[in-house]
Amino acid sequence: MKTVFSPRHRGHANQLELVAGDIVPGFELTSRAEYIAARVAAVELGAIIEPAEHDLTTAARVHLRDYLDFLPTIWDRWTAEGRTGTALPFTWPTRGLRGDVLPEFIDGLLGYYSFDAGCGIVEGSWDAIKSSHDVALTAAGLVQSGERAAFALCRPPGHHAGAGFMGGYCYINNAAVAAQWLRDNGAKRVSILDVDYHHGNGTQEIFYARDDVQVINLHADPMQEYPYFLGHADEHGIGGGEGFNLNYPMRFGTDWTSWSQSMDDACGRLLSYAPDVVVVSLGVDTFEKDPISKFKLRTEDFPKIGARIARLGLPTLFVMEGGYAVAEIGVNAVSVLTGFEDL
Ligand code: SP5
Ligand code: ZN
Repeated sequence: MKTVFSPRHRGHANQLELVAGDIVPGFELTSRAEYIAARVAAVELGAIIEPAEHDLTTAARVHLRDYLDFLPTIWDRWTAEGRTGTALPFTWPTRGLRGDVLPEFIDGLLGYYSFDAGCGIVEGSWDAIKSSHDVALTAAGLVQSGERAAFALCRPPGHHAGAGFMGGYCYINNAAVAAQWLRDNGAKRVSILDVDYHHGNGTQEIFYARDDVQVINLHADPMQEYPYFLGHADEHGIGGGEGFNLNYPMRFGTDWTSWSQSMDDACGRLLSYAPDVVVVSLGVDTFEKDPISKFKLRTEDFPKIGARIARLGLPTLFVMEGGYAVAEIGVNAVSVLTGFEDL
């Protein structure tokens, strides 16, 4: 399969992150994407191509226009206040505060348009965010034009970004934009299968009231793990979307035996929906050595994930999400893809 990849991700670098009370270098490193691209080349998965530029028309169908307008302005607003380093929020409109009035000052805007302090912005961030969006849409085009599968090597990732907010290293929800584009270009139904360790809260929120995009999440139980405030098993969708959102929360320490049982159940539910295309939110932070995660999947399990997805027998777009064990991320992510192709 072809991989779509942009060197412009490299501008999103050295951003700081608030972790356990300290401001530290972010886990979401440039080297993540570089290791994956190197592994794609090493195993000769297929051609690596650069994305075509896409405007934000489709993005505006899943994100709020004011949020999309704000993102490219953050760095200039931040530096206009004489600041350097990393733009980060520190105040959020939680319960009991006004979430309906947009502040004017950059610190208030950052809080309004985010749900955590995981989304630092540096000078090159917007260009990288835009390139990641372009990667997803270019890869979606390959699948729409008849390829069995394509790999969108997105960085930064996307599944925590909601209609109007960033969070969890995610700014634009690349998988959601790709799914919307596939819907607008021939697919009647799209399934998003999110196998990242963390619940894809943004993707769930975006499609929660819709029946034309099924969203299935396999993830760490939000009672124990980030993002904490969404991803429970009783979240099934609302209104016309009732029954089209499925969550499989799993406890710390989950290994292949129990993870794959959830996966089998999820794949059955996906096939019952009979989508025209599958978008896989591909995170490999389920890995036993992942520095921020607590599942126990091993390197030899990742090809089995790919093979299980291949057995669905559907056109498949893989969209890169998380995975922070950088030494192993290339092998683990690409093993899903080779496991898919080898079946
Ligand atoms: C796309 C994606 O995988 N985003 C994940 C965002 C996770 N944010 C919370 C990070 C918490 C880090 N805890 C570090 C513990 C280190 N021992
Ligand atoms: Zn994750």
